[in-house]
Amino acid sequence: MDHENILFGPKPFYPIADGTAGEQMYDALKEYAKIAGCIALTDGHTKENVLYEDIFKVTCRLANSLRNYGLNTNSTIAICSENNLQFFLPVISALYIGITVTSVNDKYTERELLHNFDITKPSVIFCSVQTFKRILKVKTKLKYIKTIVIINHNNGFQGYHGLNSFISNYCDSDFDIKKFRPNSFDRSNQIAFVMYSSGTTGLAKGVMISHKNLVLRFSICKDPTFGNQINPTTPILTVIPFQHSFGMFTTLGYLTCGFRIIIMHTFEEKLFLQLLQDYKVESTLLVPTLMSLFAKSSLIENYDFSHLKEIASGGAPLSKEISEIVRKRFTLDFVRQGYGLTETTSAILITPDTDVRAGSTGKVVPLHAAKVVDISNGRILGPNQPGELYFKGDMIMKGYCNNVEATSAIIDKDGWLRSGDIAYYDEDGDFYIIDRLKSLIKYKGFQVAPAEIEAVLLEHPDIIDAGVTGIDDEHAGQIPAAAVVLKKGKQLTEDVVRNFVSGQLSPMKWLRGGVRFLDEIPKGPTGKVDREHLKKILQKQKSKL
Ligand code: M24
Repeated sequence: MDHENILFGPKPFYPIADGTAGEQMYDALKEYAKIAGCIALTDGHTKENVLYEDIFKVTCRLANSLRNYGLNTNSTIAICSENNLQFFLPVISALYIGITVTSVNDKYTERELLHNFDITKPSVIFCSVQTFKRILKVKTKLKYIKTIVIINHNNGFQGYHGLNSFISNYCDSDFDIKKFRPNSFDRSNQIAFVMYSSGTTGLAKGVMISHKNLVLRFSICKDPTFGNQINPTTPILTVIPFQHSFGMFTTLGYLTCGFRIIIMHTFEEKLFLQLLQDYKVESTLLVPTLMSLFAKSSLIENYDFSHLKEIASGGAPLSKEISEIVRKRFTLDFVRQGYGLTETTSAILITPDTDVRAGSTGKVVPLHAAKVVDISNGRILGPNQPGELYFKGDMIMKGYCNNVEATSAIIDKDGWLRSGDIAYYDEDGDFYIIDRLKSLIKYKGFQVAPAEIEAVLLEHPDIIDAGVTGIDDEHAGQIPAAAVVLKKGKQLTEDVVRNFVSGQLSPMKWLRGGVRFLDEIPKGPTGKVDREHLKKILQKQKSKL
Protein backbone atom coordinates (compact mmCIF):
# COMPACT_ATOMS: atom_id res chain seq x y z
CA MET A 1 0.00 0.00 0.00
CA ASP A 2 1.27 3.41 -1.01
CA HIS A 3 -0.20 5.04 2.08
CA GLU A 4 2.36 3.61 4.44
CA ASN A 5 4.77 6.04 2.80
CA ILE A 6 2.79 9.13 3.79
CA LEU A 7 4.59 10.84 6.65
CA PHE A 8 2.52 12.50 9.38
CA GLY A 9 3.69 15.14 11.83
CA PRO A 10 3.18 14.43 15.55
CA LYS A 11 0.26 15.55 17.70
CA PRO A 12 0.53 19.21 18.70
CA PHE A 13 2.11 19.81 22.10
CA TYR A 14 -0.80 22.06 23.10
CA PRO A 15 -4.32 21.60 21.66
CA ILE A 16 -5.14 24.17 18.95
CA ALA A 17 -6.67 27.16 20.74
CA ASP A 18 -10.15 28.44 19.87
CA GLY A 19 -10.85 31.72 18.11
CA THR A 20 -9.63 33.64 15.11
CA ALA A 21 -5.98 34.61 14.73
CA GLY A 22 -7.08 38.15 15.66
CA GLU A 23 -8.75 36.98 18.87
CA GLN A 24 -5.72 34.89 19.80
CA MET A 25 -3.37 37.80 19.15
CA TYR A 26 -5.62 40.14 21.15
CA ASP A 27 -5.69 37.75 24.15
CA ALA A 28 -1.91 37.27 24.05
CA LEU A 29 -1.07 40.99 23.78
CA LYS A 30 -3.55 41.83 26.55
CA GLU A 31 -1.77 39.38 28.88
CA TYR A 32 1.75 40.64 28.10
CA ALA A 33 0.55 44.27 28.36
CA LYS A 34 -0.13 43.58 32.04
CA ILE A 35 3.57 42.84 32.67
CA ALA A 36 5.03 46.22 33.57
CA GLY A 37 7.81 47.28 31.20
CA CYS A 38 7.59 44.13 29.05
CA ILE A 39 9.39 45.04 25.80
CA ALA A 40 7.92 43.70 22.56
CA LEU A 41 10.18 45.24 19.93
CA THR A 42 13.59 46.85 19.86
CA ASP A 43 14.93 48.61 16.78
CA GLY A 44 18.46 47.22 16.45
CA HIS A 45 19.61 50.32 14.56
CA THR A 46 18.22 53.04 16.86
CA LYS A 47 17.80 50.95 20.08
CA GLU A 48 14.29 52.38 20.48
CA ASN A 49 11.88 50.07 22.37
CA VAL A 50 8.14 49.47 22.12
CA LEU A 51 6.31 47.83 25.04
CA TYR A 52 3.60 45.18 24.78
CA GLU A 53 1.40 47.67 26.60
CA ASP A 54 1.98 50.25 23.80
CA ILE A 55 1.23 47.73 21.06
CA PHE A 56 -1.94 46.58 22.78
CA LYS A 57 -3.27 50.13 23.25
CA VAL A 58 -2.38 51.40 19.78
CA THR A 59 -3.72 48.33 17.96
CA CYS A 60 -7.09 48.57 19.78
CA ARG A 61 -7.36 52.26 18.90
CA LEU A 62 -6.24 51.71 15.33
CA ALA A 63 -8.68 48.81 14.92
CA ASN A 64 -11.47 51.07 16.19
CA SER A 65 -10.33 53.72 13.68
CA LEU A 66 -10.43 51.21 10.83
CA ARG A 67 -13.97 50.24 11.83
CA ASN A 68 -15.05 53.88 11.97
CA TYR A 69 -13.37 54.57 8.64
CA GLY A 70 -15.72 51.95 7.24
CA LEU A 71 -13.60 48.83 6.83
CA ASN A 72 -14.94 45.36 7.64
CA THR A 73 -14.42 41.68 6.85
CA ASN A 74 -14.89 42.42 3.13
CA SER A 75 -12.09 45.00 3.03
CA THR A 76 -8.41 44.78 2.13
CA ILE A 77 -5.57 47.00 3.27
CA ALA A 78 -1.95 46.85 2.11
CA ILE A 79 1.30 47.19 3.99
CA CYS A 80 4.40 48.30 2.10
CA SER A 81 7.28 49.00 4.44
CA GLU A 82 10.75 47.90 5.43
CA ASN A 83 11.07 46.28 8.88
CA ASN A 84 10.33 48.90 11.51
CA LEU A 85 8.68 49.26 14.92
CA GLN A 86 5.32 50.26 13.40
CA PHE A 87 5.05 47.52 10.74
CA PHE A 88 2.81 45.21 12.76
CA LEU A 89 0.43 47.87 14.11
CA PRO A 90 -1.92 47.96 11.07
CA VAL A 91 -1.38 44.23 10.52
CA ILE A 92 -2.53 43.29 14.04
CA SER A 93 -5.40 45.81 14.01
CA ALA A 94 -6.66 44.32 10.75
CA LEU A 95 -6.45 40.81 12.25
CA TYR A 96 -8.71 41.93 15.13
CA ILE A 97 -11.40 43.10 12.68
CA GLY A 98 -11.00 40.45 9.96
CA ILE A 99 -9.75 42.91 7.35
CA THR A 100 -7.48 41.20 4.80
CA VAL A 101 -3.88 42.41 4.76
CA THR A 102 -1.86 42.25 1.59
CA SER A 103 1.86 42.57 2.08
CA VAL A 104 4.01 43.88 -0.75
CA ASN A 105 7.77 44.03 -1.06
CA ASP A 106 9.07 47.44 0.02
CA LYS A 107 11.73 47.37 -2.73
CA TYR A 108 9.20 46.90 -5.53
CA THR A 109 9.16 49.29 -8.45
CA GLU A 110 6.00 51.08 -9.58
CA ARG A 111 5.43 48.43 -12.25
CA GLU A 112 5.64 45.57 -9.75
CA LEU A 113 3.37 47.35 -7.24
CA LEU A 114 0.75 47.94 -9.94
CA HIS A 115 0.70 44.23 -10.78
CA ASN A 116 0.41 43.09 -7.14
CA PHE A 117 -2.18 45.66 -6.05
CA ASP A 118 -4.37 44.78 -9.02
CA ILE A 119 -4.76 41.27 -7.63
CA THR A 120 -6.24 42.43 -4.29
CA LYS A 121 -7.35 46.05 -4.86
CA PRO A 122 -6.61 47.42 -1.38
CA SER A 123 -8.43 50.63 -0.39
CA VAL A 124 -5.99 51.82 2.28
CA ILE A 125 -2.21 51.57 1.97
CA PHE A 126 -0.01 51.69 5.05
CA CYS A 127 3.43 52.70 3.82
CA SER A 128 6.64 54.06 5.34
CA VAL A 129 8.42 57.35 4.77
CA GLN A 130 10.80 55.34 2.55
CA THR A 131 8.09 53.83 0.29
CA PHE A 132 5.70 56.83 0.32
CA LYS A 133 6.83 58.39 -2.98
CA ARG A 134 6.35 55.17 -4.95
CA ILE A 135 2.98 54.48 -3.30
CA LEU A 136 1.83 58.00 -4.15
CA LYS A 137 2.71 57.47 -7.84
CA VAL A 138 0.83 54.18 -7.86
CA LYS A 139 -2.23 55.79 -6.22
CA THR A 140 -2.62 58.20 -9.14
CA LYS A 141 -3.08 55.17 -11.44
CA LEU A 142 -5.28 53.00 -9.22
CA LYS A 143 -8.68 54.48 -8.42
CA TYR A 144 -9.50 51.92 -5.72
CA ILE A 145 -6.73 53.26 -3.44
CA LYS A 146 -8.54 55.86 -1.31
CA THR A 147 -6.18 56.53 1.59
CA ILE A 148 -2.47 56.41 2.33
CA VAL A 149 -1.18 56.27 5.93
CA ILE A 150 2.54 56.74 6.62
CA ILE A 151 3.21 54.43 9.55
CA ASN A 152 6.53 55.81 10.77
CA HIS A 153 5.41 59.42 10.70
CA ASN A 154 3.13 60.84 13.40
CA ASN A 155 1.23 63.50 11.53
CA GLY A 156 1.95 62.70 7.90
CA PHE A 157 2.82 65.14 5.17
CA GLN A 158 1.67 66.46 1.79
CA GLY A 159 -1.90 66.07 3.04
CA TYR A 160 -1.51 62.35 3.79
CA HIS A 161 -2.04 60.84 7.21
CA GLY A 162 0.63 59.65 9.61
CA LEU A 163 -0.38 56.88 11.99
CA ASN A 164 -1.32 59.20 14.88
CA SER A 165 -3.24 61.63 12.73
CA PHE A 166 -5.19 58.76 11.14
CA ILE A 167 -6.08 57.41 14.59
CA SER A 168 -7.04 60.78 16.03
CA ASN A 169 -9.16 61.47 12.95
CA TYR A 170 -11.17 58.25 13.24
CA CYS A 171 -11.07 57.39 16.96
CA ASP A 172 -12.31 59.61 19.81
CA SER A 173 -9.52 60.70 22.13
CA ASP A 174 -11.53 59.40 25.11
CA PHE A 175 -12.21 56.00 23.47
CA ASP A 176 -12.04 53.40 26.24
CA ILE A 177 -9.94 50.49 24.97
CA LYS A 178 -11.50 48.26 27.63
CA LYS A 179 -14.66 48.40 25.53
CA PHE A 180 -12.84 47.20 22.41
CA ARG A 181 -13.33 43.56 21.37
CA PRO A 182 -12.05 41.88 18.21
CA ASN A 183 -14.64 40.49 15.79
CA SER A 184 -15.61 36.82 15.76
CA PHE A 185 -16.03 35.09 12.40
CA ASP A 186 -15.46 31.76 10.67
CA ARG A 187 -11.69 31.36 10.89
CA SER A 188 -11.57 28.74 8.14
CA ASN A 189 -13.00 31.04 5.50
CA GLN A 190 -11.87 34.52 6.49
CA ILE A 191 -8.73 35.57 4.60
CA ALA A 192 -6.19 37.13 6.93
CA PHE A 193 -3.45 37.74 4.36
CA VAL A 194 -2.80 37.80 0.67
CA MET A 195 0.91 37.20 0.16
CA TYR A 196 2.57 36.96 -3.27
CA SER A 197 4.22 34.00 -4.94
CA SER A 198 4.87 32.89 -8.48
CA GLY A 199 4.05 29.32 -7.37
CA THR A 200 5.52 26.72 -9.67
CA THR A 201 5.23 28.93 -12.78
CA GLY A 202 4.57 32.42 -14.11
CA LEU A 203 3.94 35.83 -12.61
CA ALA A 204 3.12 36.72 -8.99
CA LYS A 205 -0.20 35.37 -7.74
CA GLY A 206 -2.04 36.29 -4.54
CA VAL A 207 -1.71 33.55 -1.92
CA MET A 208 -4.76 33.56 0.38
CA ILE A 209 -3.86 32.72 3.98
CA SER A 210 -6.88 32.17 6.25
CA HIS A 211 -7.18 32.91 9.96
CA LYS A 212 -7.15 29.14 10.49
CA ASN A 213 -3.85 28.82 8.57
CA LEU A 214 -2.37 31.42 10.89
CA VAL A 215 -3.75 29.83 14.05
CA LEU A 216 -1.85 26.66 13.11
CA ARG A 217 1.37 28.68 12.76
CA PHE A 218 0.79 30.20 16.19
CA SER A 219 0.43 26.72 17.65
CA ILE A 220 3.61 25.35 16.00
CA CYS A 221 5.58 28.40 17.11
CA LYS A 222 4.80 27.48 20.75
CA ASP A 223 5.63 23.80 20.32
CA PRO A 224 8.78 23.17 22.40
CA THR A 225 10.14 20.65 19.87
CA PHE A 226 9.51 22.58 16.62
CA GLY A 227 9.28 26.11 18.00
CA ASN A 228 10.26 27.95 21.13
CA GLN A 229 9.56 27.53 24.82
CA ILE A 230 7.15 30.28 25.84
CA ASN A 231 9.12 32.43 28.21
CA PRO A 232 7.99 36.03 27.78
CA THR A 233 10.88 38.49 27.36
CA THR A 234 13.10 35.85 25.63
CA PRO A 235 15.32 37.94 23.30
CA ILE A 236 15.14 37.00 19.61
CA LEU A 237 16.96 38.78 16.77
CA THR A 238 15.51 38.88 13.26
CA VAL A 239 16.61 40.44 10.00
CA ILE A 240 14.14 38.52 7.81
CA PRO A 241 11.92 40.95 5.83
CA PHE A 242 8.46 41.12 7.42
CA GLN A 243 6.82 41.53 4.03
CA HIS A 244 7.75 37.92 3.16
CA SER A 245 5.86 35.00 4.75
CA PHE A 246 9.05 33.80 6.48
CA GLY A 247 9.46 37.11 8.36
CA MET A 248 5.74 37.90 8.72
CA PHE A 249 4.59 34.66 10.32
CA THR A 250 7.65 33.96 12.47
CA THR A 251 7.45 37.48 13.96
CA LEU A 252 3.67 37.40 14.49
CA GLY A 253 4.20 34.04 16.21
CA TYR A 254 6.89 35.54 18.47
CA LEU A 255 4.47 38.30 19.50
CA THR A 256 1.96 35.64 20.63
CA CYS A 257 4.77 34.22 22.83
CA GLY A 258 5.65 37.55 24.46
CA PHE A 259 9.24 37.55 23.22
CA ARG A 260 11.44 40.61 23.00
CA ILE A 261 12.04 40.88 19.26
CA ILE A 262 15.09 42.82 18.18
CA ILE A 263 14.59 43.86 14.57
CA MET A 264 16.84 45.02 11.75
CA HIS A 265 15.74 46.49 8.43
CA THR A 266 19.15 46.10 6.83
CA PHE A 267 21.76 43.47 7.58
CA GLU A 268 25.04 44.88 8.91
CA GLU A 269 27.48 42.24 10.05
CA LYS A 270 29.09 44.10 12.97
CA LEU A 271 25.80 45.45 14.27
CA PHE A 272 24.17 42.02 14.02
CA LEU A 273 26.93 40.43 16.11
CA GLN A 274 26.90 43.32 18.58
CA LEU A 275 23.11 42.94 19.04
CA LEU A 276 23.45 39.17 19.58
CA GLN A 277 25.92 39.90 22.37
CA ASP A 278 24.41 43.02 23.97
CA TYR A 279 20.82 41.79 24.16
CA LYS A 280 21.87 38.26 25.23
CA VAL A 281 19.93 36.90 22.27
CA GLU A 282 18.82 33.25 22.60
CA SER A 283 17.56 32.59 19.08
CA THR A 284 18.06 34.20 15.68
CA LEU A 285 16.82 33.68 12.14
CA LEU A 286 18.98 33.83 9.02
CA VAL A 287 18.86 32.99 5.33
CA PRO A 288 21.58 30.73 3.80
CA THR A 289 23.38 33.71 2.20
CA LEU A 290 24.04 35.10 5.68
CA MET A 291 24.98 31.65 6.99
CA SER A 292 27.69 31.54 4.27
CA LEU A 293 28.85 34.99 5.32
CA PHE A 294 29.22 33.87 8.95
CA ALA A 295 31.03 30.71 7.87
CA LYS A 296 33.82 33.01 6.62
CA SER A 297 33.47 36.01 8.93
CA SER A 298 36.59 37.16 10.74
CA LEU A 299 34.57 38.99 13.41
CA ILE A 300 32.81 36.18 15.27
CA GLU A 301 35.59 35.49 17.76
CA ASN A 302 35.41 39.10 19.05
CA TYR A 303 31.98 38.61 20.66
CA ASP A 304 30.36 36.65 23.47
CA PHE A 305 27.45 34.48 22.36
CA SER A 306 27.07 32.42 25.51
CA HIS A 307 23.30 33.07 25.61
CA LEU A 308 22.68 31.95 22.04
CA LYS A 309 20.80 28.61 21.94
CA GLU A 310 19.87 28.36 18.28
CA ILE A 311 20.37 29.80 14.84
CA ALA A 312 17.58 28.95 12.42
CA SER A 313 17.93 29.14 8.64
CA GLY A 314 15.29 28.87 5.93
CA GLY A 315 13.99 30.14 2.61
CA ALA A 316 16.65 28.50 0.42
CA PRO A 317 19.03 25.50 0.47
CA LEU A 318 21.65 25.39 3.22
CA SER A 319 24.56 23.03 2.69
CA LYS A 320 25.55 20.56 5.39
CA GLU A 321 29.10 22.00 5.34
CA ILE A 322 28.06 25.63 5.93
CA SER A 323 25.58 24.54 8.59
CA GLU A 324 28.30 22.64 10.49
CA ILE A 325 30.90 25.42 10.22
CA VAL A 326 28.43 28.01 11.56
CA ARG A 327 27.30 25.68 14.35
CA LYS A 328 30.88 25.18 15.51
CA ARG A 329 31.87 28.83 15.21
CA PHE A 330 28.94 29.92 17.39
CA THR A 331 29.50 26.88 19.69
CA LEU A 332 25.89 25.74 19.33
CA ASP A 333 24.38 22.31 19.85
CA PHE A 334 22.53 22.59 16.58
CA VAL A 335 21.46 24.77 13.68
CA ARG A 336 17.73 24.57 13.05
CA GLN A 337 16.41 24.53 9.48
CA GLY A 338 12.95 25.41 8.31
CA TYR A 339 11.48 24.73 4.88
CA GLY A 340 8.31 26.35 3.66
CA LEU A 341 6.53 27.94 0.73
CA THR A 342 4.40 31.06 0.68
CA GLU A 343 1.62 28.58 -0.12
CA THR A 344 2.19 26.67 3.18
CA THR A 345 1.90 29.85 5.35
CA SER A 346 5.12 29.10 7.23
CA ALA A 347 7.67 26.33 7.64
CA ILE A 348 6.10 22.89 7.13
CA LEU A 349 9.34 20.99 7.71
CA ILE A 350 11.38 22.03 10.76
CA THR A 351 14.37 20.44 12.45
CA PRO A 352 13.08 19.20 15.80
CA ASP A 353 15.53 20.02 18.56
CA THR A 354 15.35 16.42 19.74
CA ASP A 355 16.89 15.01 16.59
CA VAL A 356 19.16 17.20 14.53
CA ARG A 357 20.85 16.08 11.32
CA ALA A 358 23.05 18.58 9.57
CA GLY A 359 21.87 19.17 6.01
CA SER A 360 18.32 18.03 6.72
CA THR A 361 15.39 20.46 6.60
CA GLY A 362 13.81 18.46 9.40
CA LYS A 363 10.57 16.63 9.97
CA VAL A 364 6.91 17.28 9.17
CA VAL A 365 5.39 19.73 11.70
CA PRO A 366 2.39 18.72 13.87
CA LEU A 367 -0.97 18.15 12.17
CA HIS A 368 0.52 18.03 8.67
CA ALA A 369 1.39 15.28 6.21
CA ALA A 370 4.01 14.92 3.47
CA LYS A 371 4.66 12.50 0.66
CA VAL A 372 7.33 12.11 -2.01
CA VAL A 373 5.96 11.26 -5.43
CA ASP A 374 7.71 9.66 -8.40
CA ILE A 375 7.45 12.33 -11.11
CA SER A 376 7.34 9.77 -13.91
CA ASN A 377 4.39 7.67 -12.67
CA GLY A 378 2.81 9.45 -9.68
CA ARG A 379 3.58 6.61 -7.20
CA ILE A 380 4.26 7.48 -3.58
CA LEU A 381 7.87 6.67 -2.81
CA GLY A 382 9.49 5.20 0.30
CA PRO A 383 12.60 6.30 2.22
CA ASN A 384 15.75 7.44 0.37
CA GLN A 385 14.00 7.73 -3.01
CA PRO A 386 13.97 11.22 -4.51
CA GLY A 387 10.74 12.59 -5.96
CA GLU A 388 8.48 15.63 -5.79
CA LEU A 389 7.37 16.74 -2.32
CA TYR A 390 3.66 17.19 -1.59
CA PHE A 391 2.04 18.53 1.58
CA LYS A 392 -1.37 18.46 3.21
CA GLY A 393 -2.78 20.11 6.35
CA ASP A 394 -4.33 23.25 7.78
CA MET A 395 -1.43 25.57 6.95
CA ILE A 396 -1.92 24.98 3.22
CA MET A 397 -3.25 28.19 1.64
CA LYS A 398 -6.90 28.57 0.80
CA GLY A 399 -5.94 29.10 -2.84
CA TYR A 400 -4.73 31.79 -5.22
CA CYS A 401 -6.80 34.96 -5.21
CA ASN A 402 -9.31 35.00 -8.12
CA ASN A 403 -7.39 32.25 -9.89
CA VAL A 404 -9.14 28.88 -9.74
CA GLU A 405 -7.07 27.49 -12.59
CA ALA A 406 -3.72 28.18 -10.92
CA THR A 407 -5.09 26.87 -7.62
CA SER A 408 -6.18 23.55 -9.09
CA ALA A 409 -2.82 23.24 -10.84
CA ILE A 410 -1.03 23.30 -7.47
CA ILE A 411 -3.58 21.74 -5.03
CA ASP A 412 -5.18 18.48 -6.13
CA LYS A 413 -8.75 17.38 -5.35
CA ASP A 414 -7.59 15.58 -2.20
CA GLY A 415 -5.95 18.73 -0.82
CA TRP A 416 -2.30 17.84 -1.56
CA LEU A 417 -0.11 20.82 -2.46
CA ARG A 418 2.66 20.30 -5.03
CA SER A 419 5.85 21.92 -3.81
CA GLY A 420 7.80 21.88 -7.09
CA ASP A 421 10.83 20.68 -5.09
CA ILE A 422 12.67 17.38 -5.35
CA ALA A 423 13.46 15.74 -2.01
CA TYR A 424 13.76 12.47 -0.15
CA TYR A 425 13.40 11.44 3.46
CA ASP A 426 15.49 8.95 5.41
CA GLU A 427 14.34 5.98 7.54
CA ASP A 428 13.69 8.33 10.46
CA GLY A 429 11.51 10.76 8.49
CA ASP A 430 14.11 13.55 8.16
CA PHE A 431 13.78 15.38 4.84
CA TYR A 432 16.53 16.50 2.45
CA ILE A 433 15.76 18.95 -0.38
CA ILE A 434 17.94 18.19 -3.39
CA ASP A 435 16.67 20.20 -6.35
CA ARG A 436 13.96 22.48 -7.64
CA LEU A 437 11.63 21.21 -10.34
CA LYS A 438 9.90 24.56 -10.82
CA SER A 439 11.44 27.47 -12.69
CA LEU A 440 11.51 29.72 -9.60
CA ILE A 441 14.87 31.46 -8.95
CA LYS A 442 15.84 32.11 -5.32
CA TYR A 443 18.10 35.16 -5.04
CA LYS A 444 19.21 35.49 -1.38
CA GLY A 445 15.98 33.71 -0.37
CA PHE A 446 13.76 36.06 -2.44
CA GLN A 447 11.51 34.70 -5.16
CA VAL A 448 12.34 35.69 -8.71
CA ALA A 449 10.04 34.43 -11.47
CA PRO A 450 11.88 34.02 -14.82
CA ALA A 451 8.62 34.68 -16.71
CA GLU A 452 8.43 38.17 -15.24
CA ILE A 453 11.94 39.10 -16.45
CA GLU A 454 11.26 37.49 -19.84
CA ALA A 455 8.13 39.64 -20.21
CA VAL A 456 10.17 42.79 -19.56
CA LEU A 457 12.89 41.74 -22.04
CA LEU A 458 10.25 41.17 -24.72
CA GLU A 459 9.05 44.76 -24.29
CA HIS A 460 12.40 45.95 -25.74
CA PRO A 461 11.81 46.84 -29.42
CA ASP A 462 14.97 45.03 -30.58
CA ILE A 463 14.44 41.75 -28.66
CA ILE A 464 12.30 39.09 -30.32
CA ASP A 465 12.74 36.22 -27.88
CA ALA A 466 14.14 35.76 -24.40
CA GLY A 467 14.79 33.05 -21.83
CA VAL A 468 15.75 33.56 -18.20
CA THR A 469 17.01 31.11 -15.62
CA GLY A 470 18.90 31.09 -12.32
CA ILE A 471 22.57 30.19 -12.32
CA ASP A 472 24.44 29.08 -9.21
CA ASP A 473 26.21 31.74 -7.21
CA GLU A 474 28.27 31.17 -4.09
CA HIS A 475 27.12 34.35 -2.39
CA ALA A 476 23.45 34.70 -3.37
CA GLY A 477 22.50 31.05 -3.95
CA GLN A 478 21.23 31.83 -7.44
CA ILE A 479 21.35 34.88 -9.71
CA PRO A 480 19.12 35.57 -12.73
CA ALA A 481 20.76 35.30 -16.17
CA ALA A 482 19.23 35.78 -19.62
CA ALA A 483 19.60 34.72 -23.20
CA VAL A 484 18.05 36.97 -25.84
CA VAL A 485 17.45 36.80 -29.57
CA LEU A 486 17.73 40.13 -31.39
CA LYS A 487 15.77 41.37 -34.40
CA LYS A 488 17.69 40.87 -37.64
CA GLY A 489 20.23 43.64 -38.18
CA LYS A 490 19.93 45.00 -34.60
CA GLN A 491 22.76 45.13 -32.12
CA LEU A 492 22.62 45.63 -28.36
CA THR A 493 25.30 45.42 -25.70
CA GLU A 494 24.97 43.37 -22.52
CA ASP A 495 24.91 46.58 -20.47
CA VAL A 496 21.99 48.00 -22.44
CA VAL A 497 19.93 44.84 -21.84
CA ARG A 498 20.85 44.70 -18.15
CA ASN A 499 19.98 48.37 -17.62
CA PHE A 500 16.68 47.92 -19.45
CA VAL A 501 15.67 45.30 -16.87
CA SER A 502 17.13 47.21 -13.89
CA GLY A 503 15.07 50.25 -14.86
CA GLN A 504 11.81 48.35 -14.40
CA LEU A 505 12.30 45.64 -11.83
CA SER A 506 13.54 45.62 -8.23
CA PRO A 507 17.19 44.75 -7.48
CA MET A 508 16.63 41.05 -6.73
CA LYS A 509 15.49 40.62 -10.38
CA TRP A 510 18.46 42.35 -12.03
CA LEU A 511 20.43 40.25 -14.51
CA ARG A 512 23.49 39.78 -12.29
CA GLY A 513 24.23 36.48 -14.03
CA GLY A 514 24.75 38.24 -17.38
CA VAL A 515 23.14 38.28 -20.80
CA ARG A 516 23.98 36.10 -23.77
CA PHE A 517 22.95 36.75 -27.35
CA LEU A 518 21.73 33.58 -29.10
CA ASP A 519 20.19 32.77 -32.49
CA GLU A 520 17.45 30.83 -30.77
CA ILE A 521 16.26 30.09 -27.22
CA PRO A 522 16.31 26.37 -26.35
CA LYS A 523 12.69 25.20 -26.05
CA GLY A 524 10.84 21.98 -25.32
CA PRO A 525 8.25 20.34 -27.59
CA THR A 526 5.39 22.51 -26.26
CA GLY A 527 7.32 25.72 -26.87
CA LYS A 528 8.27 26.29 -23.23
CA VAL A 529 11.78 27.56 -22.49
CA ASP A 530 14.01 24.56 -21.69
CA ARG A 531 15.53 26.07 -18.56
CA GLU A 532 17.79 23.10 -17.81
CA HIS A 533 19.44 23.42 -21.20
CA LEU A 534 19.52 27.22 -20.91
CA LYS A 535 21.12 26.98 -17.48
CA LYS A 536 23.93 24.84 -18.91
CA ILE A 537 24.62 27.44 -21.60
CA LEU A 538 24.50 30.41 -19.22
CA GLN A 539 26.37 28.73 -16.37
CA LYS A 540 29.16 27.76 -18.80
CA GLN A 541 29.43 31.37 -19.94
CA LYS A 542 29.68 32.56 -16.32
CA SER A 543 32.43 30.08 -15.41
CA LYS A 544 34.50 31.35 -18.35
CA LEU A 545 34.31 34.94 -17.07
P1 M24 B 1 8.83 31.05 -0.98
N1 M24 B 1 15.85 24.42 1.80
C1 M24 B 1 15.76 24.42 0.44
N2 M24 B 1 14.88 25.16 -0.26
C2 M24 B 1 14.04 25.93 0.45
C3 M24 B 1 14.04 25.97 1.87
C4 M24 B 1 15.01 25.17 2.55
N3 M24 B 1 15.14 25.15 3.87
N4 M24 B 1 13.06 26.82 2.26
C5 M24 B 1 12.46 27.28 1.13
N5 M24 B 1 13.05 26.76 0.04
C6 M24 B 1 12.76 27.03 -1.38
O1 M24 B 1 9.50 32.34 -1.13
C7 M24 B 1 11.98 25.89 -2.01
O2 M24 B 1 12.32 25.79 -3.38
C8 M24 B 1 9.68 30.50 1.47
O3 M24 B 1 10.85 30.43 1.19
C9 M24 B 1 9.20 30.40 2.87
C10 M24 B 1 7.88 30.72 3.19
C11 M24 B 1 7.43 30.63 4.50
C12 M24 B 1 8.32 30.24 5.51
O4 M24 B 1 8.67 30.66 0.57
C13 M24 B 1 10.54 26.33 -1.85
O5 M24 B 1 9.66 25.72 -2.77
C14 M24 B 1 9.64 29.92 5.19
C15 M24 B 1 10.09 30.00 3.87
C16 M24 B 1 10.54 29.51 6.23
N6 M24 B 1 11.77 29.09 6.07
O6 M24 B 1 12.27 28.79 7.26
C17 M24 B 1 11.33 29.04 8.16
N7 M24 B 1 10.26 29.50 7.55
C18 M24 B 1 11.51 28.80 9.58
C19 M24 B 1 12.75 28.42 10.04
C20 M24 B 1 12.93 28.14 11.37
O7 M24 B 1 7.48 30.88 -1.56
C21 M24 B 1 10.66 27.80 -2.10
O8 M24 B 1 11.90 28.16 -1.46
C22 M24 B 1 11.92 28.27 12.26
C23 M24 B 1 10.67 28.65 11.83
C24 M24 B 1 10.47 28.92 10.49
F1 M24 B 1 9.28 29.29 10.09
C25 M24 B 1 9.52 28.59 -1.50
O9 M24 B 1 9.81 29.97 -1.59
